[in-house]
Amino acid sequence: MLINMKLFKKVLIASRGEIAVRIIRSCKELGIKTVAVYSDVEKDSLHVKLADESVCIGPANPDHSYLNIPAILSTAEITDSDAIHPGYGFLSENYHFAEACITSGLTFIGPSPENIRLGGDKAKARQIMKRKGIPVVPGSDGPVATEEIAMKTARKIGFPIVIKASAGGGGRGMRIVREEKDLEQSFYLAQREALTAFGNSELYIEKYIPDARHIEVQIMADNKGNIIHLNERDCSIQRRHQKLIEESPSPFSTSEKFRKKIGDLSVKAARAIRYRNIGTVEFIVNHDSSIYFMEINTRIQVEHPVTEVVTGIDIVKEQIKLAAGFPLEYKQSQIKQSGHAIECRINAEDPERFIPSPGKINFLSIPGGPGVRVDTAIYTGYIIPPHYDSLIAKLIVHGKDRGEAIVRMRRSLDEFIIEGVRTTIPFYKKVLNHPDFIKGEFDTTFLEKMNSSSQNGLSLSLSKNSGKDK
Ligand code: MV4
Repeated sequence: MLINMKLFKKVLIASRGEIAVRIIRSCKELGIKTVAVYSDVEKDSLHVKLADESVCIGPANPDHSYLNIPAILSTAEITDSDAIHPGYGFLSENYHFAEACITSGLTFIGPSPENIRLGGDKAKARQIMKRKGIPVVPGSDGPVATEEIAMKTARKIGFPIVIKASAGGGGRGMRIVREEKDLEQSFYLAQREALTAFGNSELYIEKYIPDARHIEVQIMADNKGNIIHLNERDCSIQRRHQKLIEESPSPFSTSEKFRKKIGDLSVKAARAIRYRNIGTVEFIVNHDSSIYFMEINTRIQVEHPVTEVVTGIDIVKEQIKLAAGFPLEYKQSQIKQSGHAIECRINAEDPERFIPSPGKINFLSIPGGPGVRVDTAIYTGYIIPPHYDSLIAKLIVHGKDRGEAIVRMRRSLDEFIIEGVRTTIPFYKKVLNHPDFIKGEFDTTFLEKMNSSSQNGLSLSLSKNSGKDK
C-alpha cells in the first residue's frame, strides 16, 4: 500500500559491483531513475550497463573515484539526482559524507549522520548500550587511555581479554591477550595499529569470549520512531574477521524464546540511539546462550539477502522508502520466518591461500533452479580489476529447513562454473561437507579447527568438480 508520498526521481548509487546492481534493481521496481558512477577501468561493468545514466568520476584508485566526495556530489548535481545510496564499503559509514549529502540538498539513503558517527565509535556505542541496560561483554566503561588503566581493567575482568579499536569494527585491529605479561606490548601495538588503520588510536577492552557465536539482527526503523527486527543471521564462520558464510536462522538459536530475546534486544539497542532507516545489531553469544551487544552496523550489509529470502522482504526497497520519509510498512507481528537460508561469499581468490586472483572470466555458468539466488556483477568476458574487493558473487540458497539448504548449496556450488580466475568455490565445498558444519556445531574458531584437522592428514575430500574452478 503506497500512500501518496513522493519517492525519489533519481538516485545516484555511490558504489560498484554486485551491491550497485542490487540497488539499481530495487530502484527500477520503484520507478526511480538511476545514476551509476564508475572509475575509468570500469566502463564495461554491469552496474554501468544497467543504470539509466553513468558518469566516470575518476581513476581506478578508490581514493580518487569511489571515495572522492566532491566528484560524487558534483555528479549528483549535474545529473539532477535527489538522493544518494552509498551501498556498503567506501563512503557508506562516513558520517561526513552523509552530512555533505544533506547539506547539498540530497537525501542520504541510510541512517542519520549522528547514528553513523556513533556506529563508528565502538567504545561510545558500548558505553551507551550498557547505560541503557543492554548486556555488553564485561570490560572497560568507554575507552582506555593508558596501559595502566588497561592493566587495572584486565585484572578486574580476568584474562583472556581482547583489545579493540574504537574506530575499528568487524574485528579489524582486534588483539586477544591471554596473559598479563603480554598486555603492555599488545596495548602499544594495538594503539599504533589503530592509529595507522583508522587515524584514531583510541582503544577499549573486553573479556574475550572464547568459542563464541557471532549472531546479528537486521533492524528497520522509520522517522517516527517505529522499529522492528527481521530476525537473526549467524555469521560465525569468518576468516581474519571477513565473514564467509552466513545463515538464518542461526543453528544455535534453537528456541523461539532465544530468537525473541535477541530480536527484542536489537530493537532496544536501536531505540537507545534513536536509530533511523535500516541497520544491523551485532551480538556475541556465549555457549551458555548469554547474549552480549558487540556493535551496530549503519549500512546495508553484504549478507542482507539471507534475511530477504526467509522473510520475503526486499530490504533495499524498504531502505529507500524509509529514507523518503515513508512510515514502516510492517508490524513486528507480520514478520514471519519461513525456511532456512545460507549464503556463501564467492571471492576471486586462491581457495587455499585466499590470495586475490583478478583477471578475465573466460566462461561463466550461474547455478539456478528452486531456492537459488546469485547476486553478482560478473559476466562471461568480464575482467575482474585488481583494485577493489575480491568479492565477485554471493550464492544464496533457501530450503524448507537447514538440511535442504545444505544439499541445495552443495548442488549449486557444483553447478557454479567460473573459468579464467581462481575462486573460493572449492573451499566452500569442503565446508559444506564438514561434519561440524552439517551438525550446526561451529563457532568463531571453526576455520582454525577445520584447517588444523586437514593439516593433520584428516583432509576432507574436495568435491569431484573442484578442478572446474581453475
Ligand atoms: C569478540 C569475540 C569474543 N569475545 N569479542 C570479531 C569481529 C567483530 N564482529 C567482533 N568479533 C569478535 N569479538 C569478545 N569480547 C569474538 C569475535 C569473533 C571472532 C573472533 C575471532 C575469530 C573469529 C571471529 C568470528 C566472529 C566473531
